[in-house]
Amino acid sequence: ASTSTGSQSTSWTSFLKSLATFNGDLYSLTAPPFILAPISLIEYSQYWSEHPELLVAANHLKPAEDAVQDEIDLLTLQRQLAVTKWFIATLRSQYCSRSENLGGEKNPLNPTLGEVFVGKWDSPNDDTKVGETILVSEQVSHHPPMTAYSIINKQNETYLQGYNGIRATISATSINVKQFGHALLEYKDLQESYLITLPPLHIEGLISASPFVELEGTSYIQSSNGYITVIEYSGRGYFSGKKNSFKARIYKDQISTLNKENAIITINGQWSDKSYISRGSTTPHSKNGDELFYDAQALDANHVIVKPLEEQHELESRKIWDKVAEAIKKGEYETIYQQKSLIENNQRDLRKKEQLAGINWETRWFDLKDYEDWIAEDEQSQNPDAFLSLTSLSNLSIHNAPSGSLKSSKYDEGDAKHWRFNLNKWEQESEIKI
Ligand code: 0T9
Repeated sequence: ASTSTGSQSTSWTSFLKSLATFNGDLYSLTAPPFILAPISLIEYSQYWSEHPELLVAANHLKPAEDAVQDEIDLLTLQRQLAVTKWFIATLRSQYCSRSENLGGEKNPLNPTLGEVFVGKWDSPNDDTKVGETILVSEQVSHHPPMTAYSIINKQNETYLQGYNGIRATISATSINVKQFGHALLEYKDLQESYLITLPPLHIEGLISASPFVELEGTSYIQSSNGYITVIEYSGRGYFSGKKNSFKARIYKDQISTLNKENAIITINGQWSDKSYISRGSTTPHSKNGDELFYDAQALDANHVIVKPLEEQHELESRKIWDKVAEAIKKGEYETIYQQKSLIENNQRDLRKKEQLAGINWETRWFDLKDYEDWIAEDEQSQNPDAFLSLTSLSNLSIHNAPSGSLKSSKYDEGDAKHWRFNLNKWEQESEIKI
């Protein structure tokens, strides 16, 4: 990492000092210009699908109609592996791409209420089995910031949706971030769904002005077929350990996770580099001749295609932030500040007008669903809700607890309202096009 000099280091030092009086709202920070990302946080939704072929892979592991039970069972496990591989493959995009493309982790622009980001991926390498994938993302809350997204591949009847927010605390050397929200992946043709939780993370490298993200703790992938992947993250330790390390264990059900010996498959390695796979609960390693599971460096990310600015709606992210983004790229501090203020004042005016008129901003494609209202009803239902059945299989909280909190843990509190995609609303959308 480069050491910053002159005015850069002065402004970074005062920024670090301002962190000392941090009030929990990361977005209220005024970071120095060289640490600003010229993109809005809403764009981070695209990282879920920079390998569309892996997102839809499970759909191609369908048993034939005359398949015997053994084949059916094997394919079920292979789908759990396929979903686990896709998830591991999203991590480099999610957590390393700013470092790789912008020279370090950056402070993204704080999306305005109702800001949207839409785009598509063409079939990678003209693979006719994949087809087009679309992204629809909306800023559903500004205080606190919450982004909801939906990623759809019609050809493979693959539907991913989710939402996320963060809560941050500051320690002497890092910013510690808990994620809120989760993702739901559905393969409609297979009638199979997966609940995916979001790992905690921290930002290191603050003292040297070269911040980067490291993941920690645990995240889960619970399938409706019972299988659960438990992923544990760790970073470079003082004495040992590599950066971006993880160990993923696949179990046949949640009860089995109580003893690590019960793992059917263990995967071990770096999510930003190579990982290895072996049967059972022993830790795989290339040294032992174990099989490569995934190489995050082998394939380039497939970037989302977004229409040119001239064709964009006034609520579209790049349209909203164009002038600010240009100023950030040029390092023009005054312009960044002026253009940002324009947007923020305009937002305050809009909220004031709504308040006077006695109306609330309405979300465009997502609804807030209160699961407390659903629990009783769901027990009678023939067609139970995917989120409720997956949280019950995985013993995960249905509340707005930090993502991955277990039922009856000390975090299992708060309301049970979660953002859900409304496909109807999207299909009736006439103004904003992909
Ligand atoms: C959801 C992701 C999230 C968003 C970012 C913490 C962070 C904002 C939230 C959690 C995505 O799916 C995954 C990746 C990175 C996360 C960001 C990393 C980061 O630094 C920012 C926060 C708001 C900052 O910008 C802190 C200020 C600055 C000192 C860091 C450079």
